[in-house]
Amino acid sequence: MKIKDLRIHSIAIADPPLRSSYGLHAPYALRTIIELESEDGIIGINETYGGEVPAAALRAIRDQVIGADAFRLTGTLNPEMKFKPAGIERSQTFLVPGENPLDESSRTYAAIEVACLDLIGKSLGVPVCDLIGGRVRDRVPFSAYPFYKHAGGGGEGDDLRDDEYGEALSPETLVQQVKQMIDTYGFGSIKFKAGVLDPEQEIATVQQMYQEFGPDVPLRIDPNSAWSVDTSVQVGKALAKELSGGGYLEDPTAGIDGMSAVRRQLLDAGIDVPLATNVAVTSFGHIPESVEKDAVQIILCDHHYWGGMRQVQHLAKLAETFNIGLSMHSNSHLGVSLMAMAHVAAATPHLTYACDTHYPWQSAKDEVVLGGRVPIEGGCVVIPDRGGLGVELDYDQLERGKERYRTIPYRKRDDEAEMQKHIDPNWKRVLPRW
Ligand code: GKR
Ligand code: MG
Repeated sequence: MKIKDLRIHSIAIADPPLRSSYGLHAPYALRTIIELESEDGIIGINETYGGEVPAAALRAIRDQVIGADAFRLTGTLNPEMKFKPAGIERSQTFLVPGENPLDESSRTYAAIEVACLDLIGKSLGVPVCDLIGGRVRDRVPFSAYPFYKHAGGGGEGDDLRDDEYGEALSPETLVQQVKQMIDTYGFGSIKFKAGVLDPEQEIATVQQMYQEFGPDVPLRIDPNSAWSVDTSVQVGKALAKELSGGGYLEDPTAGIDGMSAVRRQLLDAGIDVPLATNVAVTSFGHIPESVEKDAVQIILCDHHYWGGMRQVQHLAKLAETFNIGLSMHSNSHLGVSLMAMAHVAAATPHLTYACDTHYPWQSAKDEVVLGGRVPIEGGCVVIPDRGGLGVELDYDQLERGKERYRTIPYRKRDDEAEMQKHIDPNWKRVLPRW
């Protein structure tokens, strides 16, 4: 099936003022929507990282994509894109996701791969999860993703969104935020974004969540590498009970060596809380050293930067081989990404945790999926009985997203700059901060 056109749409979507160790989310997050049109007029779609760099990388391969056969992508694009499944360079812990040049070719490949799978699926009337091997689940579980946040729902000027969740900068308000998220979406597990307040307060936040939701709701805490090895060990000890039973400690500290030291010291103290990562291990090349040093016990896959859906399936097999768990990472995203995440998760037997999603933080006003937001019910996305990803674009909404992108000044995510602009002019990302 020959590809006739590749269309790249840079959009901006409102994003609330969420905090992490990277800094502060800007009033708009950037995404790219792509369309691949086949010669017979079928359109495959996908969503990926936004801003200028990802869009330029996609524009750069336009000539290779047009005229290519959607079924033969690996042979056509891989060599040209220098797809580097064995890259062993260190991840750049300071860079916000989507800005790491080491991931660039995997991100670009993934963006095209998923659009091809949607195109093929739509033309055959087969859901993507069944194209890539067949689903092992129809309902894909996601977790609640509470953040410390300032007041505001995102957007700027006369384009403000409702502040659905309100300010949350204390343990009590975070618990309230999770309650609201669980009431709305029915999530059965919680991933808490930490690395913002003093670790003592973040420990108290997790303890209060545990008290409120009980041991049947697994808890994970992710400070995005904000802590030293010592602090990570202290937090691991303090939260041993709360993080056991299906929870984990995600990227407490930076790097494979740091994670390995935390693991060793926790085990020495008799604490077997697993460590998870989307920072220390971000490519296949990191896995041998990580296994050798027992640095991480759970890898967060994300087809957006691991090189697409089939690479995630390879990663899952490898993880299973080494007795490593698999969870899924996310960034601010719309419904096309959510559906792609759900499809790959549905077709990955060794997915051992509920996936992350930022979706509750995005507003219906920004959704580009025809018919509006993708439902999350009982904490799950249900795989629809339709070809491809199962969603189409709403072109009016897409145009609004493009107009927002044209209006705003920034072209890359820079949480540090936002923090300096709105909260503290002297703020710097320091690792470890505590
Ligand atoms: O959106 O601020 C955020 C998150 O911190 C995100 O950038 C991370 O990539 O969710 C992510 C994570 O699990 O590290
Ligand atoms: Mg993380």
